[in-house]
Amino acid sequence: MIVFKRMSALLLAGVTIMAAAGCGSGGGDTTASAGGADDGKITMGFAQVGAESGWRTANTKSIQESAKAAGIELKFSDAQQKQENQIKAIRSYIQQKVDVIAFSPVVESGWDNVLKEAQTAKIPVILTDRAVDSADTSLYKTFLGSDFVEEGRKAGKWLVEEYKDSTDTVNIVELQGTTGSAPANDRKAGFAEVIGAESKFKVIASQTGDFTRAKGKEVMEAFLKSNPDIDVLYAHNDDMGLGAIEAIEGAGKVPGKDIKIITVDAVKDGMQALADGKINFIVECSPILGPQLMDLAKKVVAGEQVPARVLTEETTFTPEQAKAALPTRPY
Ligand code: GZL
Repeated sequence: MIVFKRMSALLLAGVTIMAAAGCGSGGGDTTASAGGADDGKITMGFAQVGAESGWRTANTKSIQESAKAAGIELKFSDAQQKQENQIKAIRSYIQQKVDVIAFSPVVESGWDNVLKEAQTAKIPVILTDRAVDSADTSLYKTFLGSDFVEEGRKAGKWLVEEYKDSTDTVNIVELQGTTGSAPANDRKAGFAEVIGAESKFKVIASQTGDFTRAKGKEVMEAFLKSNPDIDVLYAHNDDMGLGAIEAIEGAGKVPGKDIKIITVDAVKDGMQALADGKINFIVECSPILGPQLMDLAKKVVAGEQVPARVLTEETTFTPEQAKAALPTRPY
């Protein structure tokens, strides 16, 4: 929660919403990075989490296409959701003397040493998508991504509204994202903060599904075996929710009716399930971070000041809104 408290302060200090142009007045220093491209061409080393979900696939596509459009040479690695692979990739980018390093930390902790190595090598680092819990915020220039606590709150607020006229106990099971990751920690915290105000909401089981469909299905099958009276599933991403739908149908129950489902992301497959009534509400988390990342990278390499925190804009969807959005949904 340290990260969240600091983020709140930063939000007040100088946050730029993704849609706004230009630099904010936030943190980040003005000294030019040593890696300043002498041939004018910037080289970025990007250490991606993996390819675990539809969201991640869309995020990778956005980063690769945006680098091309921005004329930035991209060195890209897929860590297969292993922190040691991301650390190896960052170290290789340092050795290759790239101009800027960007990555989405698979988990919040354990980054200080490698980030200090990048700082010593005078290579600026940009966090995208997920945050780190390093106390030393000078280790990175900016963090571009969603407010996951707010995403959890949005999910909780929909549930409170959905059951506002009921006094019965509401039994909730939760499929958490990757253990130790910022989205898992914060989506859980935001949801609990909102539903905790009403004693009728009971989280009777909560376990990681590691953001994947397969694991989401497996854990939901176990939930169904040990909990006959599940009313609601809160899944930290669409993919785990879609896996859970397979388990719910396999148990002879109707997803969206016998068990109401709330997920986060709003990728196409999730939105289709929402439109079909198998999911009841989706909180959007935008993976389209590429354009903003490349803009920030150019500024950072040029030694310009950038906001310490750049928040992505996102919304929520009901089944009706999903039906309207699907035909033009970019991911
Ligand atoms: C959120 C991102 C999460 C998505 C999942 O910004 O880190 O990781 O919600 C993805 O779908 O696997």
